[in-house]
Amino acid sequence: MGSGESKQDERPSQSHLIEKPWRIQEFSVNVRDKRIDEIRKYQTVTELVEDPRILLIGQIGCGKSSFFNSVNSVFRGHVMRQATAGSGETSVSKLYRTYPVFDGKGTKRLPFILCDTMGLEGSSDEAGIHVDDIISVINGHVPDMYEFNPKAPINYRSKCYRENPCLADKVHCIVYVVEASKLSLISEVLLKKFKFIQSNVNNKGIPQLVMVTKIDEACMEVRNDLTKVYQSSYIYEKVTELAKVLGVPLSAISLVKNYAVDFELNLNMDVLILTALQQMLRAVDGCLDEMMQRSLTQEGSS
Ligand SMILES: Nc1nc2c(ncn2[C@@H]2O[C@H](COP(=O)(O)OP(=O)(O)O)[C@@H](O)[C@H]2O)c(=O)[nH]1
Ligand SMILES: [Mg+2]
Repeated sequence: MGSGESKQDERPSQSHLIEKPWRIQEFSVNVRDKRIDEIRKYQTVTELVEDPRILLIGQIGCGKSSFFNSVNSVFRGHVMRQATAGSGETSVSKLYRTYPVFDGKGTKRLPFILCDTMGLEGSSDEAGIHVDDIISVINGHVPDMYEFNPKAPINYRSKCYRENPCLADKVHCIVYVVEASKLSLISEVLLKKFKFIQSNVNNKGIPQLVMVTKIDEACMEVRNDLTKVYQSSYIYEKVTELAKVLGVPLSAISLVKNYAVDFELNLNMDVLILTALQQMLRAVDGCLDEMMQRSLTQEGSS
């Protein structure tokens, strides 16, 4: 039952179950419906930003597009495929995309926007999106549908560069996305890129969360029963390790299984997806509070 050998990172590991879950989570219709209701009624703390932007950052294939589809699916009431998931390194994934989420069958949108960039590559400094581009996205300089060029990051001379972004154009929550089975395989290059983003963002008051995807692929017990996610010793070990290398508290990490191969919605998957999303929206509130505070003090001192 040992874990931690790199071989076991490639297939679900057999891990023992910790008796007491390290995070309390009820998996019930009641919890799911309550979360759905809360997210539907969500409102930001300021009318300057009606739809806060949540930016997902991670390697190609880590499950970003699948998360947008998952969130959409939960609110539509059936499994959806909107964002092109699993399409690999096509030109589609070079675009900066912002995904609104629709509530039910109508055209009513939920009050937030999920943002997707081209994948960060962990293989070399030159591959994938340039970290400078991610910083420009975070600061609101990049318009929707912009096509990234890994060799030439956007700058103030670029044609579509948004020079004076308003508060609503900026990113209000950053989510680093990592696959559960690759947690101990995070490359030095990827880690360096995450750290670079962190160091550029830390003084801006933008919250940074972590979402671990594909928990079904990491641990056999969890694959068989998602409600065991906080009892898997394997996942607990990997997640605490991740928190340590990224320098974030364990409470900043959400765990999900996305709708990838499924045809039908699943209550346990829904609860984890909604919980992750709710954490993001709570973080947004903290961010907007801080940004408003800062602009007030700036106005006061000028
Ligand atoms: N088993 C499993 N597969 C997943 C999960 N999330 C994503 N996938 C699969 O992983 C592949 C890459 O996902 P995708 O969303 O396209 O990643 P992206 O490049 O970050 O947008 C696809 O084949 C998905 O079906 C998950 O939670 N569990
Ligand atoms: Mg994608």
